[in-house]
Amino acid sequence: MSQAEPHLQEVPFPILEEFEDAGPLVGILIGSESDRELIEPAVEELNERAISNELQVLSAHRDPRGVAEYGSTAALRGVRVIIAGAGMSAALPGAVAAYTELPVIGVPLTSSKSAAGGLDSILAIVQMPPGVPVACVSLNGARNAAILAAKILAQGGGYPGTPSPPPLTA
Ligand code: AIR
Repeated sequence: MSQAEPHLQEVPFPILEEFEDAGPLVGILIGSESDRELIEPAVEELNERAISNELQVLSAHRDPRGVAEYGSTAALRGVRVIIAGAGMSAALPGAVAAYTELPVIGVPLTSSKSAAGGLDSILAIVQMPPGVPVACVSLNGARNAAILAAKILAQGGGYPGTPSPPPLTA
């Protein structure tokens, strides 16, 4: 980077510095290291389909700024769908959805500390307020989240900002 490019010297979002290349198509977030095993089927499914992905641990409650930063920069980096899994008071899918126009698929996860066997995280993800939608797969439904992400990506044309295809004529 040369002195003649001062605008390139400041990175407004520190999280961007962690990524050398363009982002993957699917960003996977989990609220804790303890969720890793349950989200692994999503990574496997995406890898089997050769869909680029990344996995980050980001807690909506323990690192809200990190979630805001991730959500604010994901589309800029090329991410097209976000999968977010968390247990307990699972705010992560909704919190990241508040910062991005990308579709967010929530995965309610069981944790050793779950109430009602994971119903706590199901309700936290499903009960989003009007205007901020989050899709929700089944409890521990990481593989389904990846399949749904693949279907969204397969709609063609990319997202957001690309024009719709012309209407089908008889
Ligand atoms: N969690 C972490 N921050 C906010 C939430 N809801 C969730 C994690 C995990 C559970 O809390 O997603 O499922 C327990 O996390 P830990 O780190 O205590 O094992």
